[in-house]
Order: sequence, then C-alpha cells, then structure tokens
Amino acid sequence: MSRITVGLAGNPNVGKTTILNNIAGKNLKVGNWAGVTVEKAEVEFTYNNYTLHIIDIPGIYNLTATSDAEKAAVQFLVDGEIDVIVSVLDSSNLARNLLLTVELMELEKPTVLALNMADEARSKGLELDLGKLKTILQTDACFTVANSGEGIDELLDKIINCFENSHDPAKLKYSENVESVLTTAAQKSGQPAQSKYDAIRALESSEQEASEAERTLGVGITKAINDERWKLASSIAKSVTASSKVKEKSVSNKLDRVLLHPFMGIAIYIALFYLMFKISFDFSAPYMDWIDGFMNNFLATASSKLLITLGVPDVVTRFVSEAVIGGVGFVLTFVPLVAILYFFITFFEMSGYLPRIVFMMDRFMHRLGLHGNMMTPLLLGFGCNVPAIMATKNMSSKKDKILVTMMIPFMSCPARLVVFAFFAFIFFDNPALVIVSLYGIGVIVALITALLLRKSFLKGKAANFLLELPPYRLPSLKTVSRIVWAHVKRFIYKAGTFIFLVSIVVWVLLNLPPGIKSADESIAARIGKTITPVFEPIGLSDWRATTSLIPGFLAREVVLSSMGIIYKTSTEDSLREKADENLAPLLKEQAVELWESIKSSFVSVASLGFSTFEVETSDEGSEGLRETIQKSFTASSAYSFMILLLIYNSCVATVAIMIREIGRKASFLFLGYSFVAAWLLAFVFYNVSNLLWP
Ligand SMILES: Nc1nc2c(ncn2[C@@H]2O[C@H](COP(=O)(O)OP(=O)(O)OP(=O)(O)O)[C@@H](O)[C@H]2O)c(=O)[nH]1
Ligand SMILES: [Mg+2]
Repeated sequence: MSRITVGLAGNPNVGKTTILNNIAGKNLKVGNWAGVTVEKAEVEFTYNNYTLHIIDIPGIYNLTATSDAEKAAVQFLVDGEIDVIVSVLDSSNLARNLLLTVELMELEKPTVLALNMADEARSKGLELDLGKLKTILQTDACFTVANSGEGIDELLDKIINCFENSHDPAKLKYSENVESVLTTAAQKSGQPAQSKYDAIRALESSEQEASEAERTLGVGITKAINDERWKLASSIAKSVTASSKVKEKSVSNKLDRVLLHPFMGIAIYIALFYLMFKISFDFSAPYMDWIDGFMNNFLATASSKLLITLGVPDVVTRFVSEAVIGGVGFVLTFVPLVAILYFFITFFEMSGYLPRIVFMMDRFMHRLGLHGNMMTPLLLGFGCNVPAIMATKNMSSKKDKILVTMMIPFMSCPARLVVFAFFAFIFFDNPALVIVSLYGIGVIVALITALLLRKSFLKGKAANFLLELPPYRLPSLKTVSRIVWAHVKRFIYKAGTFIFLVSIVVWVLLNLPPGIKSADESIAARIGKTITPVFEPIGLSDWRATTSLIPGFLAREVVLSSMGIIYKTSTEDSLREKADENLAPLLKEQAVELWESIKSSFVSVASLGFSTFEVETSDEGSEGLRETIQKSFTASSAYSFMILLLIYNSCVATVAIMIREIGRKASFLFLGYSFVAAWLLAFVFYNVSNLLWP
C-alpha cells in the first residue's frame, strides 16, 4: 500500500482544517476568522488502498513569513517531505487566493487545487471555468464545499492521481525579462536551481546578482517577482471567471453597519455577553440541580446500599460515596453549564463575530499602548487559556507575544466559571452579576499587568497588523453540536482521569493516619492548618477551605471536587442508615424532578427579561453539602476565595504551555506575580467589604 503525504496549504480561513476534519472525521479547531490553526496537525487514514498522511498547515498569505506560526508553515512547505501539495482556495475570492497558489507552484512540487467554498461562490453568482483554470496552470483542480463534504472524494481521487502521474510538475513562466534574469543568474552560479523558488531565493540572496538584475529590470528583483505573481494571479482569475451577476456580500455589509457601529456595536456586544451568561445559567441551573440531587440523593444511597449488601468492606463503600460521588460526581454536576457555555462560545467563533469584536476594541486598545490583534488570543482565553496562549504564535513581535501570554491567564475560563457558579449560587442573590463582576476584575488585572509590562520589561509599541473581516457564516447546528460534544467529552474525561486521581489522593490523606476519629485529625487537615495563616488575612480560616486550595493549584475544577470530598468526609451520615433506604420511591422522585427541571429550564429561558439579572435555583438537592460549605464562608470570604482562584494562575496545563511558549524563567516569575496580585486583591476586597458591610 503506497503512502502519500499531503500538505493542505492556503490563505487563512479558507477551510483547510474543515477539509481535514471532513476527510478524517476529526474535530480539530475551526473558526470563522484568520489564524485559527497555529500548529500543523496531521492525520493518517486509508483510502482506496492508499495510506493518506494529511497535514493541515497554518494559513499563510505568501511564503515570506513573519510570525512563528507562518515561519513554521513556510519552512514545512519548502523543506518538508510532501508528496502532494493541495492548494486550498476560497472560490469566491479567487484573485487574492491565486496569489499564494502561484507562489506555491514556484516550489514545483506536485500540486492539486481545491476550490473550496464553492457554495459561497455560487450564491454570489460567480461562475468559474474549472477546465480553463486546469489548462492554464497545468494542474488538476476540483470544487469542494468542506463543511458539507461535497467534492471531498473527488479531491482525494485527484490527490492519488497526481501522486501517481505528476513526476514532472508544472512549471510557471513569468515574463521573458524575469525568466532570462533568473536563467543568467543560475548559469553564473554554476548550480542549476532545483525549482523556480530556489532560483529566486538564490538571486535575492546574492548581492551582486541582485543589483545586476535590478539594472536589467529597472526595479528590485523582489518587487519584479511580486508584480509578476500579481499579474499572473489576477489575469488567471479574470479569464476563468465568467461571472454573470455578482451579488455583493450584502447581508454581511448590512449586519456590519449595525454590529460595527461605534456606539450601537459596543452596546450590542455588551448585551450579547450579558445574554450569554443569563441564558447559560437560566437554562442549565435546573439540570445541574437535578444531577446534584440524583448523585447525592439517589446514586450515593443506591451505591452504598449495593456495596453493603455485597458485603464490601466499609472503607470501600465510603470511598465510593465520598471520593467518587462526592468528588468526581460533584464536578460532573456542572456538565450542563459547561455544555451551554461552549455552545455560545462556539457559535461566536464560527459566525465571524469574533474578529468584529477585535475591530471594535482596536481603538480602545491603542489608547492603552496595546493593539487590536492582541484581542484575538485574549478573547479565546474565555474559552480556554491553553489554545489562547498557542494563538500568540500568530503575533510577529516577540515582545507582544510575551505581553499577551501574560494577560491571557486573567481571562476567566469555563473551569473557573464552574467554581464561581457554585459559590455565587449559594452566597449571593444575584449570581450572574457576581460572575460578570469577576470577569470584569480579570480583564482589569490583565490590562494593568499589560501597562506595567509596557512600562518596564516590554517597552515599545505594538507591531502593526492587518485585520481581515470574514463574511458572517451561519454555523450549522450539526457542526456546533459536534464541537460542543468534543468539549463536554474532554470535561468528563478530565473528571474521570485527572480529577479522579487527585480525588483519591485527597481522600486517602483525609483518612490517614489510620485509626483517626475524624477528618479533623488527618494529614490533610494538618497540611491545611499549616498553610491557613497565609490565607487568614483574606478571610479563609477554615482548614477545609485552605486544604482544597492545595490540589486546586493543579486545576480549578479540582477545588470543587476536593471541597466535595473534604466537606462530605467530615459530615458523612452513617452508612447503615443508607442501607435501609428504599430505592423505588427515591427513583420515582428523581424522574419527577427531572421532568420539573426540563420544564423550568425552558420556562426560565423563554421568560428571559432584562428585569431579572438573577439565576433561579431551587434549594433542593445536596442541601447537606451546600449548607456545610455555606457555614464555613461568609459572602465576603467567598468572594475573596473566588478572586484568588480567578487571578492566581493555578492550572498546570496553562503553566506548561506558557513554559513552552515564553520559557521557564518568565513563566515562574509570572506565577509568583499572579499569586501576589491575587492575594493582595483578595486582601483589599475582604477588608474593605468587612468595613462597609460588617
Ligand atoms: N460556506 C462554507 N463555509 C466553509 C467551507 N469550508 C469551511 N467553511 C467555514 O469557513 C470557516 C473557516 O474554516 P477553517 O477550516 O477554520 O479554515 P482554515 O483554512 O483552517 O483557517 P486557518 O486555520 O485560520 O488558516 C469556518 O467557519 C468553516 O465552517 C465551505 O466550503 N463553505
Ligand atoms: Mg485551520
């Protein structure tokens, strides 16, 4: 079976990753803005007796790279072992896209063209003559619609065909003058160039040859070649486009008139952000309550009953009820919130609204000495800090990259939201307002950090950038659901692996040394009590709270699982009582409550009003746990606890990616800074709020 290595190359946002996802059934990140893919990704699969090794390459406009992501992409295209290059183009934007195709063809490697977004070209009224395009460029080509899968099989056949037959790839011909300059230079150097790309690079890098060429051509060689590429690309585009009645992107333009309006645009943005939280909470709260009740009132009892009946030792039964259900189960309660939040985030990313926010914020960012292009990674940070830090690979200035990397961890992610949601629900009347205030504090701390860095280590101005506004695209429910499901699966997987392992450790430490009468005497309690003095000034004097912070330094959700275990272990009912419970009525009760939850989630979203900025929660469910946690905090110490979790960069995955991107020293300095900042802010908040509301 032959193996074919295929590189997907093209401008940003033309659908390369969507093609790969469609071919291989993957779920790599896609989004409707330029620069989603920042690291090449590869998949391997079998098709018609061939092993296709397909590589998705970050989008580029030309082979002259500036950012890290582009540099890696270009290097791979030039030097990498690629059998067939698939030049992916946006059919509705042919002239600009062909510019890169022309440059790719200078590499003289077997190439196939994929004219993607054929649907958009059709709806714009563009008619493209594929046969003519193939003849001019002497390469094979086909239309594709990556998100529906149209033309994908044809593309695969063409790739195989190209691999089998294209031993002598097409060679572009520029104007006679340019060609003769290239030939002369190659002859003089005595080394025949491997490709036109090599010939151009050799000429550009030899000072003597370059100045000789400039004398012959009247302009510098780089400019002369660029002009040739432009001429060729636009003349091809013109001759293959038999457009009848080209309709402009009228919907996008009309929408932009409102959404990019200096005042209305900002107001709409704030309203959308508000609505996102409001709907997320209103819709998911009843389900979260139900899962919570199901876990604690039914599952915990049922599993204890079963294990006791089976004669399993008590310690195992307690482990299941306290560590597995109390810890991991507690985190899983938040699945509905995570799912609906990712639904909105994905919708924003797929619709094309994200770069519009960047556009609107650009002016404001400038005033702070920052730049609009820093906004994209920052906004991605609200989804997860890890890919957000990776997205800084798109930035061409090293200083800007470090600056943004140090702002991202203050963007609150869904993992933190899960903890905030829990505390906000039990301590405040207006949970959504509390959460929005925390997001706001995160943004302010990020801006202050940026200003401090600009005044000290990272002096200078932000590099210029070009922002491309893609057309609005209505994401299909299928695509969005697939992406949301992938996020939810990851969350559940994390709960079942990482959080489960940490839960075991926490539970064991709560039960050691052997023979202790209460968790208060355990090793965990001793550790918690040792560090409590550090946190006492910010209102955290209960060892159970401070102990949960230690494993919480690994990932934010762990704070919840650990609290679940710690508080449950220290207040658990007697096991024997559970063994006597009758399960049938309990199960019936769960079914009734589920039905009630479904009803109330739809009712609360349907009755969405601006009058209530409030999340409705029923107080049923794990009352025991909520009440005990409630007793060990006050509203101000709970808020101060949340500030700590918001500002302190406690997420191993984020720290790991930071080290990779900006180095160990800077990352650890940042870690220290974020802890001190978090503590100070919590300290000020706690003491001021105690003064104001004693
Ligand atoms: N209408 C339409 N939309 C498409 C098509 N292919 C991709 N898209 C959408 O275009 C957007 C960009 O797709 P991506 O696959 O992320 O583009 P990319 O080329 O990988 O972009 P970068 O990673 O930024 O270089 C997404 O919103 C896709 O859903 C298509 O054939 N038709
Ligand atoms: Mg991509």
